[in-house]
Amino acid sequence: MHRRDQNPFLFAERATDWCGDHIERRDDLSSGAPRRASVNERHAEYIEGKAKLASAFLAEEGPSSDVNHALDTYEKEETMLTLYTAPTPNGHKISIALEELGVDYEVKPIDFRKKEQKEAWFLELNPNGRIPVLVDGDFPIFESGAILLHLAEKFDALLPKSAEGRSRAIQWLMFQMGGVGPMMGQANVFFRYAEEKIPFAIERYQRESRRLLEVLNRRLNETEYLAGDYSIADIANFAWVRTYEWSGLTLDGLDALQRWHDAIRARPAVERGLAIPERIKRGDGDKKIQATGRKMLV
Ligand SMILES: N[C@@H](CCC(=O)N[C@@H](CS)C(=O)NCC(=O)O)C(=O)O
Repeated sequence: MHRRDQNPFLFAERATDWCGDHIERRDDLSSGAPRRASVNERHAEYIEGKAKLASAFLAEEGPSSDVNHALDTYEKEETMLTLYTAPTPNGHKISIALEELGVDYEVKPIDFRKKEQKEAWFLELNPNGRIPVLVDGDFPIFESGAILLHLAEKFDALLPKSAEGRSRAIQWLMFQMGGVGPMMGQANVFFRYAEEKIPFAIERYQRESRRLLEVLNRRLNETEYLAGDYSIADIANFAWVRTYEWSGLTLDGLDALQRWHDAIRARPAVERGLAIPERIKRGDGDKKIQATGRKMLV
């Protein structure tokens, strides 16, 4: 439900992500997706909400009360979420979660080629100089796991209610943040971006990534989703698992993981989340991705 007017679902290209995504695009990814309210409809709802709030406030507080303050608060709540992102696994976790939640948000794409993520204004939002960042009102949140937890708590969704279920979801979320993401990320560095191909480093990170995929597979032999019901733990792991080819891995022999991947990939909100932000079309995609990835290495 992001606020840009462009249709993010119309693409026809083989595209790549900076962090390590390599996927086939179809012509019209919107088929089967539920119809979303038009900008005009949402604007009308917004005006209606604002008018209702003003009259309720004046009725309760009297005609001389500070209605403008109440409306400013409403305005802030209505325009509260801003996502700074790029088409990468860590960015997609958040756009998928926001689409699953069906909330309104604004997208601000960050251009890695211009190193926007290292500019002073961005470092004010995230001292680590990386995407994603979510700004809720005027409160910036960095680290995709922290953003997912913030969203799940704020909207009371995508996280089991019981203490054990919640803990289980957080465990699998941390497993992704501390394991799957960093290991696949390093596999990408040595397999894709490094000029010098070092077999020991490539094998080390690919072997460790594969081991982590096997851990997920064993868990998914026991349960449909990582923490029982579909949760932020699935979203976080899925966003990386789906990029396995870019890391030089396969899902061969990991049938439960493949079943889980396919089920999540088929969700309309996931389809929408993966189209955010819109990708810039490039002729020789893979090479440019590799060149930019190489330049980002520190
Ligand atoms: N642990 C961080 C990792 C964020 C991260 O590595 N983001 C990558 C894109 S997937 C990035 O912004 N790279 C740009 C850079 O390294 O300059 C998170 O989960 O948010």
